[in-house]
Amino acid sequence: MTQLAAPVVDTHCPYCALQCGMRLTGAQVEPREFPTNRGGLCQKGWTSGSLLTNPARLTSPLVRVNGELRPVSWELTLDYVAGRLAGLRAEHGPDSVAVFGGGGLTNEKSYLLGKFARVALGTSQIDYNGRFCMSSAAAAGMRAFGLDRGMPFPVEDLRKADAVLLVGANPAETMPPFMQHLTSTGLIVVDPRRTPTAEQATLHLKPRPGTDLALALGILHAVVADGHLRHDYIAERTTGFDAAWRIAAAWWPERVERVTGVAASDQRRAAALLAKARKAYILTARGTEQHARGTDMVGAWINLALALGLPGTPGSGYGCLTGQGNGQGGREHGQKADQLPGYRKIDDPAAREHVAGVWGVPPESLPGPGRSAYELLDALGNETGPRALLVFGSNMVVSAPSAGSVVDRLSSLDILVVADFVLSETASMADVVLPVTQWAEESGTMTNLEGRVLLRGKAIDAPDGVRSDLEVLHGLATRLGQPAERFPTDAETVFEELRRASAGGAADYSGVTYDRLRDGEALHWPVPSVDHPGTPRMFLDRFAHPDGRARFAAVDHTGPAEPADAEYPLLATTGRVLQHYQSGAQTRLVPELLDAVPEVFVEIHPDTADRAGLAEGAIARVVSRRGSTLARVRRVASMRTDTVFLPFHFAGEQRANLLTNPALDPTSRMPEFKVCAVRIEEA
Ligand SMILES: Nc1nc2c(c(=O)[nH]1)N[C@H]1C(S)=C(S)[C@@H](COP(=O)(O)OP(=O)(O)OC[C@H]3O[C@@H](n4cnc5c(=O)[nH]c(N)nc54)[C@H](O)[C@@H]3O)O[C@H]1N2
Ligand SMILES: Nc1nc2c(c(=O)[nH]1)N[C@H]1C(S)=C(S)[C@@H](COP(=O)(O)OP(=O)(O)OC[C@H]3O[C@@H](n4cnc5c(=O)[nH]c(N)nc54)[C@H](O)[C@@H]3O)O[C@H]1N2
Ligand code: SF4
Ligand SMILES: [Mo]
Repeated sequence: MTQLAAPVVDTHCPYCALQCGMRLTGAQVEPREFPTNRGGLCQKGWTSGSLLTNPARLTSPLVRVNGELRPVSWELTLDYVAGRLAGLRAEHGPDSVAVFGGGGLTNEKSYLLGKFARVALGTSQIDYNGRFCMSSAAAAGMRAFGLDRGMPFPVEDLRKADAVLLVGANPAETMPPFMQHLTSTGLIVVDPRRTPTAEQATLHLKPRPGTDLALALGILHAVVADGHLRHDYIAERTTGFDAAWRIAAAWWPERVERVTGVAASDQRRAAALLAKARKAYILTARGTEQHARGTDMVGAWINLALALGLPGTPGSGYGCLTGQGNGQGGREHGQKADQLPGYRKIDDPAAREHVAGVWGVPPESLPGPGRSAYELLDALGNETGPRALLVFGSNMVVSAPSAGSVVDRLSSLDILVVADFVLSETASMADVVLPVTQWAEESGTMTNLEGRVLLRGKAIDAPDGVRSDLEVLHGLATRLGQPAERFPTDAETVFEELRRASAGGAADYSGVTYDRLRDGEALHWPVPSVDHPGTPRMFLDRFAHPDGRARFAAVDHTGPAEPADAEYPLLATTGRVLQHYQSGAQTRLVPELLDAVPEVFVEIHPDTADRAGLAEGAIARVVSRRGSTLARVRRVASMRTDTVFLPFHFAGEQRANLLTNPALDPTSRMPEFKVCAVRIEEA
């Protein structure tokens, strides 16, 4: 038998928003040159091919029969699901069926999922895990600039900066190849922990979790008091400085020091480093966003950037590091509760008219806005809440806040359907599991952290028994009475429709084509026509508000929703380690990654550990008002004595999210993952 050589395909990593360039030969991964990674990959990227052939891979639909998940044919399974959904809709109305998507889905999947919910199900109840991810920066960016594109400039621009302020971001673990772009001599890191990123900084500011807003006000105060304010820029390009300053004026650095624990002299040094740089950037990530006041917190850092004249100035800027592979595109095409494709508002009559036209349905048939992610999960099975949930691309049993109560809500559903390629903790609770293809087995586009649209081509054939998410949506939609051509299964065909649906919207993809992407063109949206070169740098002439100006936000410090007290005297914060991705559903299956970090741990200052009688390596019980977690003690001398840290990648009793507080930001509806009150004791 002749061996056919495996095709060699240039593609991008299945995980984070850096979307590192890689080359696949069969399932074999090699890095390749691409601007975001320049030939580098992290350990997750290097090992990503192994999931394609992992024995835990699902290859048959599973249906729960007498309490057990059993293999059933696709036709029977889809007939069953469609029948149940139609029945619920007839009895309880269209909002009795809900959909939950993910920021890892391709643009085509995000788009078709939103269309499926609004047209095939007629439900308003759709949202996605991006609500947990960078919705606060998106809301703050909208408010300040009139438009949200995470990084409004290419990452390589950072290489020429003299100073970079990184707030609540740990890219040395969350996007390792990104670190090579931070060559500046003035790297300032704001993080309560001494992370591998902070190790590389010129200046590390270590605030108490949940006090960033006060810190940003203190640095702004120092900028003004020390004469660094960019008066011309503020007069020409912004509005609202006076109201913002009236608040910051009361936050002199010594007062801020008492609230945050960051020395006044360090606040002044940060102000001077940024102000004296010819080219400077401020970048924020989840550390400053995942708070019950996350939108205002990010707003306070944007205020600082505006006071220094950075946004929209060549060689300088403000940006947010998007997290998931398609975190940017995933929030533009309509899987968000309040949104239609092209980053349009679902309650805007002109947007409804346009999108309904592309979909061939009457505008009045489209539902209005639905519940945000946590509110949706919290309503499941309630009297007025949905009775069925379809999940595409999230493992909320591990990743949602107050995970214990989310599991209760999921258990109370009439039917839970999960599409996944592995039996995640959420899939293992489901009534129906639909096995889907993985990234290398299908094609589709992703939009990376710099707003650049990328094509991931098919590299290998999927195993027998699996179908793509697009085929699953097609199969369900047609069974629910939709015309077949309304739900195409070919990604390029879906993208052609997405182009039309996004045309004229804020995130305009109408000039992006698969052919241009195959040719390797660097297309950052908006790309309003096929001869438009794309928009790598935004805001150079004007911001997106009607008056062309950026807006300062008048924001004040209030502190976390759940402060520490006598009963729960410590603050727990949560985040990531290099080897695991998100809920860990994928990376816990990769032996090299699981061997490196096999279980959850809690980082704690030795003095705090001593007070609780906890030796290195002991198992501690971390307890909050919502639940408790068992974690291995790591005594870390650089930790603040008032703070402990747990990664959220582990399942069962090791879930950090058994602790977290679902207090939501009023604008973004992002939960407060980054701070809750806990006590810690011997298990
Ligand atoms: N290895 C790995 N990489 C990933 C992911 C992953 O799961 N694993 N996920 C991807 C995704 S979806 C995302 S969103 C990104 C997230 O990327 P990051 O935002 O870099 O990651 P986090 O660890 O969530 O949070 C960053 C830092 O915030 C700090 N922090 C905690 N509380 C506060 C606070 O009150 N203020 C400030 N300023 N900082 C605080 C934490 O100590 C932590 O070091 O990573 C992406 N890349
Ligand atoms: N405590 C705490 N909790 C957090 C955070 C935190 O910092 N602290 N961070 C939050 C953030 S930023 C995020 S982004 C969320 C992420 O948390 P989740 O939403 O749980 O994200 P993943 O673990 O990536 O889950 C994706 C699931 O979908 C599957 N999957 C991947 N690609 C596809 C696909 O194309 N189609 C289908 N059908 N399935 C697919 C994967 O196998 C996996 O089971 O967690 C949030 N939770
Ligand atoms: S940094 Fe992100 S995109 Fe790059 S290899 Fe690692 S996980 Fe993949
Ligand atoms: Mo995220």
